Amino acid sequence: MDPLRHSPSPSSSRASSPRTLSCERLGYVGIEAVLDQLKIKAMKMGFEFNIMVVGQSGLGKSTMVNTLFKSKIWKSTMPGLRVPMPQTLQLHSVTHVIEENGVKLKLTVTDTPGFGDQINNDKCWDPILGYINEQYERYLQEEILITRQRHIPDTRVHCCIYFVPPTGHCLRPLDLEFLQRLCRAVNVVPVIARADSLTIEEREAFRHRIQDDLKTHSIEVYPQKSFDEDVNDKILNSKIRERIPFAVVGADREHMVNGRCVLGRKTKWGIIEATNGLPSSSVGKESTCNAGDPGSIPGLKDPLEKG
Ligand SMILES: Nc1nc2c(ncn2[C@@H]2O[C@H](COP(=O)(O)OP(=O)(O)O)[C@@H](O)[C@H]2O)c(=O)[nH]1
Ligand SMILES: [Mg+2]
Repeated sequence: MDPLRHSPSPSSSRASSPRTLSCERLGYVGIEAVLDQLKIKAMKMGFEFNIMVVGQSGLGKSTMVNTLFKSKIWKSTMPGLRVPMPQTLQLHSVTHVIEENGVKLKLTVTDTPGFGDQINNDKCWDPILGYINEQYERYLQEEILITRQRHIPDTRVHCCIYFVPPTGHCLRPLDLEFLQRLCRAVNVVPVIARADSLTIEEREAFRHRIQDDLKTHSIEVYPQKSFDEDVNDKILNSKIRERIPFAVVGADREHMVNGRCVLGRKTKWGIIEATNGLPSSSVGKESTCNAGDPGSIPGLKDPLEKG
């Protein structure tokens, strides 16, 4: 019998009333307990996060995703191996459930191979924008049902990582055209791909030129002004804005440096570390990432080979 269904008798003492007993069994019930209840519920439900990666073939999108989650989420193109270039734009998604300290995250990564690879790139953004809008539509249709599901599967793209080729010049007309459309539909995080191919000075100059391009063409990337809800947000977001676009280096091989196993790119001059020691998660294995690194490449470390 549910003790909560009994109303306490006026004669009974406070300590022995059924309601008090049930409260003791359930723990403290009050406004401040709401936070704990929400936390327990959120932990049980888990979170969903959907990322999309966009950019030309060969810019390291697949490798970057593997670096971020330190697993083989995507198979990267092996150097020297002649894999036929996809003729048409195809989007494909892979979902993983990541668990860290009891918090579950359902991560979906959508890759867009072949974007901008054709000679005629006219409207090459259509399939990507179509996919993004289709997910909004799908969610909305579920949401407006009278008898809707308790939990609506969320396939909406929460973040789109846009890979800018490391030309060192400025954004190409294709980038501008696409970014202008993309940033109206989704949160865009532009990154300088394969940033190890630029010197530190080149990278900084490139970053500033991209920032100017974004401003000139009114392209509002993440974090948009609407995210500045209070002073603290404003301070944090302006720090992020200074660092956008992030310079990234992807790697999916591990190397030994001073007895330490690091994820990095082995070059003639040393190892470029691709990770910066952010907390690890588990998609089969541990993961660390560099995408949120404030625009720096950890640098060349302890050369294993010289000459
Ligand atoms: N120099 C350099 N090469 C990279 C980087 N990331 C990936 N690559 C290499 O670039 C090639 C293409 O990478 P891939 O991830 O398949 O590119 P995608 O076509 O954009 O998915 C592979 O040989 C990778 O090892 C990077 O940050 N720097
Ligand atoms: Mg790829």
